[in-house]
Amino acid sequence: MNPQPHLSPYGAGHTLVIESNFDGLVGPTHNYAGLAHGNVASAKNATLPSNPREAALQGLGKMRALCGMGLAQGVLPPQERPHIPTLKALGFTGKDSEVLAKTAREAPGLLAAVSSASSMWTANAATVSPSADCADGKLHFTPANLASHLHRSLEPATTARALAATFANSRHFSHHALLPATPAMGDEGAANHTRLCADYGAAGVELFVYGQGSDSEPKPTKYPARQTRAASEAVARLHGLRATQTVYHQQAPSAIDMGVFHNDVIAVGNRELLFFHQQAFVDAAGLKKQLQATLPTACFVEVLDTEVSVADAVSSYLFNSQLVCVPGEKGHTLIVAQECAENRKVWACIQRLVADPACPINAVQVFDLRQSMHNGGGPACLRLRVVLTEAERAAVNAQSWITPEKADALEAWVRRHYRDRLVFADLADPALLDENRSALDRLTQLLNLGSIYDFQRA
Ligand code: SUG
Repeated sequence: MNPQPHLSPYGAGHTLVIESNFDGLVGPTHNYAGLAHGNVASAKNATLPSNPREAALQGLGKMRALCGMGLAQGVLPPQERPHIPTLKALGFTGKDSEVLAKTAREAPGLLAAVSSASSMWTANAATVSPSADCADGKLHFTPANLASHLHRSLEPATTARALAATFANSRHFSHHALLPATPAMGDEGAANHTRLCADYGAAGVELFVYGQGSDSEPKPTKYPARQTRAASEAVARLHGLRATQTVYHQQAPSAIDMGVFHNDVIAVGNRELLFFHQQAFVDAAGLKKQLQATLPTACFVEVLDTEVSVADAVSSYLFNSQLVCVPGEKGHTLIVAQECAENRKVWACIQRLVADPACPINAVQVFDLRQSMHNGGGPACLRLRVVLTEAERAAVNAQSWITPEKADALEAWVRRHYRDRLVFADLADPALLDENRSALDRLTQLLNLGSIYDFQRA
């Protein structure tokens, strides 16, 4: 069933082009393994037991709430984990249970990597360009290669199938192959891509923020720069973006070294607004000028270091909030993680912004996403934004939309299939693999996605 029709936040007379959010459903193997170098929360919580059931319910709670606000909310499925085909490709043989036991014994790090539920962070699933920006008038998707980390590099093959099943109509949607998965083409998807526009349906300016550019540009010294400019340029070419409406800018290397492993940890945009920290970019003043040259109505809310430090921004994920236009309401609403309300300085900053009549951020909503946050995944990491015209929206797989009934069905599915505690030793348990497969088999029926998993295609 499609969600209820939306009122245009711009009033009558505007074409109904909306921005939808497709959140990643947290998978049954959600765990803390300390796999993400440069991601402070991942390192800090590496030995914590996880609660996959709670993680999935927290994510669904956010999806249900945004749907309740009248926003178009979709869902993308988790992946098959532990991923036995990868272990077999790496030389482990025998029955699945033997493969798991041998890997746990001989290469425990590998077992952690093939078991990660990291596909939940769909801001890294792909870069998406709305049809208004693309030369052929289609909506374009390029799955991110996630080449910087082994556990994440295992996602794109299934992500591509999930996106193709969700956005299947080739008259409206164009799906590209991922870029070559090598550091020189490192691509982490929408987490480093922001679109500003006067109206979702109007051509916008697409801002690609990269960590690694030419040899003469500064580099982080402690942590890796995951996104390359070369990758962003390739995505822009593939999508047929107009050069005059595409902006590339380097992320401050000092921020990467303080744990800002994706630009969406320190900046977020929505419609005409860019909300960012003073230390996000190498040249914030130059960037603002460049964006305004393309989009004169572009506006900026910049938070100074003296008000919120980068360390506080990273621990609270203030800038990993979602900025949304709630139908019928003025301005922008900030969807923040609970950690923002628990940080005195960050909360004071949010209150100041919301109370300021000159600030376009008018409201805040707080969500408990602690299970994901402990791995460095906040509200904005969990969602992939897709701007859709009415015709495109009608072409989306109908069962991928969240409605109250769909949220009920997914919550019941989680309660039936998910464990409430997981530690590293559990990853070698063959029963966990079976549980994951039977859960996903049922899920592909619930979401009408067809056979997107390797175990369904063998
Ligand atoms: O790639 N964490 C993810 C978090 C991704 C957040 N996404 C965005 N910012 N858009 C990462 O660093 C941790 C997994 C572990 O340690 O078990 C992890 O992969």
